[in-house]
Amino acid sequence: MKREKWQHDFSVWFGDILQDADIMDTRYPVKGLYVWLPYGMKLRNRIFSILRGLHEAKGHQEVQFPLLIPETLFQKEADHIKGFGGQVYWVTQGGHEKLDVKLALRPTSETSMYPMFALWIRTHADLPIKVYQVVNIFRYETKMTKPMIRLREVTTFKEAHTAHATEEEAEAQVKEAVDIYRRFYDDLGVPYVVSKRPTWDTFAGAHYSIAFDTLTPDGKALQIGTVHNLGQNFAKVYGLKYEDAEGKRHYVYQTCYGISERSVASAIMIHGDDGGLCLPPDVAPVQVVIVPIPFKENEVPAEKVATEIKKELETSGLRVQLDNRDIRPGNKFYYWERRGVPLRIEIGPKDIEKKQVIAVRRDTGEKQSITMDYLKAKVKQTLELVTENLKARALKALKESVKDFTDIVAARESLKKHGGILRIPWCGQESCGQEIADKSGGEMLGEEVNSLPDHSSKCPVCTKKANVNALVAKTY
Ligand code: 5CA
Ligand code: ZN
Repeated sequence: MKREKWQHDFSVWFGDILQDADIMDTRYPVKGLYVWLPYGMKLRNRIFSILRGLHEAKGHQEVQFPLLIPETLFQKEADHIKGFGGQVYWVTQGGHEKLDVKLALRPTSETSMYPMFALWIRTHADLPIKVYQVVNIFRYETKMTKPMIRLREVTTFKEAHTAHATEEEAEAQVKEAVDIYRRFYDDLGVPYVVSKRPTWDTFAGAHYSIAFDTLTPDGKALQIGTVHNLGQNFAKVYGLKYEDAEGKRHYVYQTCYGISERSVASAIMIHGDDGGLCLPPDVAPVQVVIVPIPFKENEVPAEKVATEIKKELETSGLRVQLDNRDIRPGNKFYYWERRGVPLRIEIGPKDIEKKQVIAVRRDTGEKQSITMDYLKAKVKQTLELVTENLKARALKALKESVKDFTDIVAARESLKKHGGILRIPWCGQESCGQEIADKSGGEMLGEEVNSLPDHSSKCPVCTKKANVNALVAKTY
């Protein structure tokens, strides 16, 4: 696995590979909007079908709400509008007429969903509500836009929204959501840190937010999902009340959690190399590509055998492509390598004689010959090895890049030199947290979840006892 070009200018690598691997055309003439190409669509659909499955398995039901939100509803929750106000696109005109009430293009759907929840919730029996949708949202992002990472039209926004009778249930829902996201990223082999966002960076309208961040190969943290405990903020504004057994009315407690196509970007970035994509077999649109190696005297046998092999592998549910285009095998190798196909099978004249094929792994470049008798079992086993290897090497890279510091000067130096994530003990006070982030030259991701500093650790700013571990990194 060579990663030279890739380390050198990661951003160029990413842009090139999106185009070369038929993922995305980035030339659309509106800033922050891009075109999904066929192979990219397939990859994205595979990835999101895992995410959908995880939601369905935990009782979430799919819905779809309108894209347009009347200003009157959108403006109701004060913190929400404060947080999102500057990022909203407004529709002010219909045909030749000016609209009486401006319509927001949803930047997220709390304000379209919750007024409807209010109509649906009458009694305790109507709870919990657990719904999700996968839709596009619009955010007028002012930081530099970047395909799949910072979009003005987020095309693939999975947002889940829930409502519960009690605070405990909402709290349990946050845990379930975190668990779903863990499983999802584990399936993609994308490693992450989980942290509770600092108070000054909590989602607009939320009590607290939990974020998943991964580390891209250029040493920066990328937020790849968030889970929010909304408490009763929205419930109070939109009148989400239920009646208990005694006929008493209470506000509900709510949560929401979202993942965008950044998840696709993270899988591309984390596993790729100089050769292009390197896709985990579970989500690869093509898992095995078969390339017949023609030979002068007789062109037919290789292709005939290749067709048979394709059929056989497909009987075990594998996604197999036979590349019988009239171009040189070397070009085919390159083509499928760019697209990250986990396993390539080559069939040449000698192989046919020996009743075997050559199989080449995309992740390691390792070649092996497989006798025809064991073909199916061997191919499956090899794909499993690819999956495990991708996961293991990504996890190792992340672990090596999360470094503990108690001294901010040393932390700053390390961040400047190597990027990565700094773990620094912190008392938990906002002012200290901001100083830790500033002085170490990064941004505060938050306090790491399920992680405690050493008993004797002190906050490097106020020198009081450290209660949590702060995670700090340069971010996207
Ligand atoms: N309503 C909540 C949960 S559904 C919400 O909107 N949360 S969010 O703002 O944090 O977005 C969820 C995730 O979407 C983020 O963690 C980030 O990974 C992704 N995301 C947010 N904005 C963009 C954007 N402009 N481009 C691509 N992905 C984005
Ligand atoms: Zn402190």
